[in-house]
Parts: sequence; structure tokens; C-alpha cells
Amino acid sequence: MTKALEGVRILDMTHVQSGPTCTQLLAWFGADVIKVERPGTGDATRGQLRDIPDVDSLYFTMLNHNKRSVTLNTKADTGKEIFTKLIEHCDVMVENFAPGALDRMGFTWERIQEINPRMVYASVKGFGPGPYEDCKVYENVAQCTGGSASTTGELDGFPMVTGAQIGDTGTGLNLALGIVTALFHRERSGRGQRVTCAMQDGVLNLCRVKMRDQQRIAHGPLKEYPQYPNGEFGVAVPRAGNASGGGQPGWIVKCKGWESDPDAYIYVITQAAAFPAFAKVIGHEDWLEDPEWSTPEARLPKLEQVFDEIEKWTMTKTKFEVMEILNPLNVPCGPILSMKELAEEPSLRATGTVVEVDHPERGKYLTVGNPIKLSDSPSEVKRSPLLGEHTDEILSEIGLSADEVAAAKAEGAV
Ligand code: CAO
Repeated sequence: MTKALEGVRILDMTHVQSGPTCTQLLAWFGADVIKVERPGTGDATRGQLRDIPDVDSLYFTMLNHNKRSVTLNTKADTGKEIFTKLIEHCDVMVENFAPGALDRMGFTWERIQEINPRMVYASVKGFGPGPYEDCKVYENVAQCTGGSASTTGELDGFPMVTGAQIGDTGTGLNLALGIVTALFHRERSGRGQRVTCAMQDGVLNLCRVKMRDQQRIAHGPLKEYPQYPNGEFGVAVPRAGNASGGGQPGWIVKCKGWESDPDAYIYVITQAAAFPAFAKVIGHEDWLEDPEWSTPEARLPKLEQVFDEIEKWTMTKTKFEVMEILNPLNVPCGPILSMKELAEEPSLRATGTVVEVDHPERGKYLTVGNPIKLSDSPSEVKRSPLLGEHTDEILSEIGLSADEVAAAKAEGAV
């Protein structure tokens, strides 16, 4: 079975997280991803957050599966010559260096088009054109500048970042879509094009519903927010704790064992259609006949009381028992699953979402596989490359003789 992107060659100049998540996805779909790394050190994440001395970190291994690694000093003259050959050889170049880094090496977009007019050149930067375009950006900076931190957190607390890597991995996903779209366009136009994704834009896109609410504020209080009806609304969308972002009220409630288990909680949504069955199961059949409680509009100012009553019931059951009872009643709900529970979940192993990988230096470890499933191009997760593991074979593929490779190594270009 051929893979969806078989035959597509990616020149991968990415490092840290945002870029590598993009090229890892493309590699899972079958692209040949050639990761270019600085001789000696490689991607900085190889050495960051190490759990085993002198072994590539999980940070690196979990973001660089199915790739090949070539070491190359792209600032040295011989390195630049080899890099030019790699640009001729590949279909896509991906990078997420600080703004201007590739230009400073001498590889501007204009120069890349001269070398290979079919090249798709894709970049992640922290910001698009504007006052911050030259800034370096990491995940949490993007969360703060993209609207996520301002709208996340306790009602009266400070802004909060989320553990989900929406700035890095989120933008990597956007970039991957931009690349395959540009490749599709190239089929008709014959030309490559520039693909740029800003992390701020990516986070803001994921905060679209909050921009919706920003405009609703002008027309009255946001009635589904916990601030309604007793709290104050300011000029901007407030933080809303665990309130649902949609039109159906939801909240996190305690379950049996919450006193000792930090994850003994469940998210429940009081969707109108399922409310009668939900009310009955928690012992509040009385609400259904009472106009003070029977309609979503009547309950809206009393959501805190609604969830308090729900919690009295959920605290008598484990989160999995609640799930078992509420799901047949069509009540949308989901237990708070810890990383330990997710790592051990058999169904996630069965679908390849959680995968055990063997690595020659670290042994077996768990990773998150491809979240996108294609029926005719399933992903097989292969371990990340050691630094420079494929240097000789890649340089030979682009036409360098063994003597040329030896000479490049001797002068430190490789
Ligand atoms: N050979 C020679 N030089 C190389 C090289 C190679 N193979 N690979 C990289 N370099 C050089 C770069 O050209 C750059 O040199 P100059 O500063 O002289 O131009 C230098 O290495 C360092 O690159 P950098 O500035 O990108 O690295 P940093 O660690 O200082 O910054 C980061 C990291 C992520 C903040 C920055 O790259 C960035 O803002 N990237 C864009 C946004 C992004 O993707 N952020 C997500 C990061 S994941 O949380």
C-alpha cells in the first residue's frame, strides 16, 4: 500500500516544537523528511528535559518520528553548496527559526525560487507582519498574545496558560495544511509558493468563539457565563472558569474519591433535550413541572445551583459510573482523564493514538501517534533518527562522492 505523500521530499529545517510537529505529520503520511541539523549539537531539544543521561530526550524523540537526520553547517561555504543541492532535490522546505535567520544564511525566498521554482517554502513565526514581527516566540507567549490566556482561568483569578500546546502543535497543524494545499496547487500551476503561519494567528483562530463573545458584550451580558446574573462584565470577554464555550451550559463536578484523587471529576453538559432524563436520574423530577426550573431560560440565572445539585449526585459515583449512567441518557459528559489513565487506555493503543516505540539508546517509550487516520495510508510510527544518522546516505543521494563527503566532514561543514 502506498502512502498518501510517498515521493514528496521535505527539507526539514525545523527545531523545538511547532515546526517538528508539522514535518512529523507529513512523515507519517509517507513524505521523506530530511531533517537538517547543526553538526555536533543538532536540534536543541535533543538535550532538553533529559530523563536519561546522554540519550535523546523524549521531547525530541516524540516530535521527530519517521524522519532522517543529516548534519550540515548551512553557514559554511561547503555547507551552503550542499544545502543548495538539497533545495534542488526537495519539494518542500520547512523552517521555524527566528525571523530572518534563513535570509541571513543567504537563502531568501527569491533565492530559493531561483534554485527550485517548484519549491514550497513554509515557515512558522511568532507573529505576522506588524509591530512584533521580529520577536522570538515560544508556546506560552503565543497563548498570551493570541487571546487564550486572557480568556482562560478562574473568574477572579489571573490569566492562565493551558497545558495543550495550541501555539506550537496547533500552528504546526496549520502549516501542514498549508503545505499540502500548496502542493495540490502546484499540480495545476507548476510553481511552488510561500506558506507562512504565525503562532498568534493560530491561537486566535482557536479562540474564535471568544471573539464572537467580545462582540456580543455590546448587546448585553453574556448570560451563559458564570458572571451572570450577579457579577460584573467589563469591556472585554472575561475568564469563565470551566463554563462551556457553547450554548449548552456545562461545568466540571466532583465525583467519588475527589478528596484524594486530583482527577476524580467529570465534565457534564446540561443539554436541553436530555435535561428531563438528567433531572430524573439526579432525583430532581420536581424541576420538570416547576416553571422556575423547567426551561433552559429559567435555569440560566441559577446554573450554579443546578451544578451544585448535579454534584451532590456525581459525588456518590466514580467518574466512570457517572459516564455509564449518563451516556445512555444522551447527556454529553466526559471524565477528567489523567495522563496515566490515557497512557494505559487500551482503546487508544488499539487505534495507534498511543504507541510504544523502541529506540536503540533509550529502549521502549510511549508516544502519541498520528491523530489523523487515513484508511488507505495508515501511519506507522518509526523511531526518531540519531543525530546525523543518515548523513552519508542523503549526501550520496544528492550526488556527492565518498571523497566529497569525507572532505566536507574534514572541514566541519557536515
Ligand atoms: N547550521 C548553521 N547555523 C544554523 C543551523 C545549521 N544547520 N541551524 C540553525 N542555525 C542558526 C540559525 O541560522 C540562527 O543563526 P542567526 O541567529 O545567526 O541567524 C541560529 O542558529 C539560532 O536560531 P534561532 O534564533 O531560531 O534559535 P533560538 O534558540 O535563539 O530561538 C525560537 C528559538 C524558537 C525562539 C526561534 O527560533 C523562534 O522564534 N522561532 C519562530 C517561532 C517558533 O517556531 N516558535 C516555536 C518554538 S517551540 O516552542
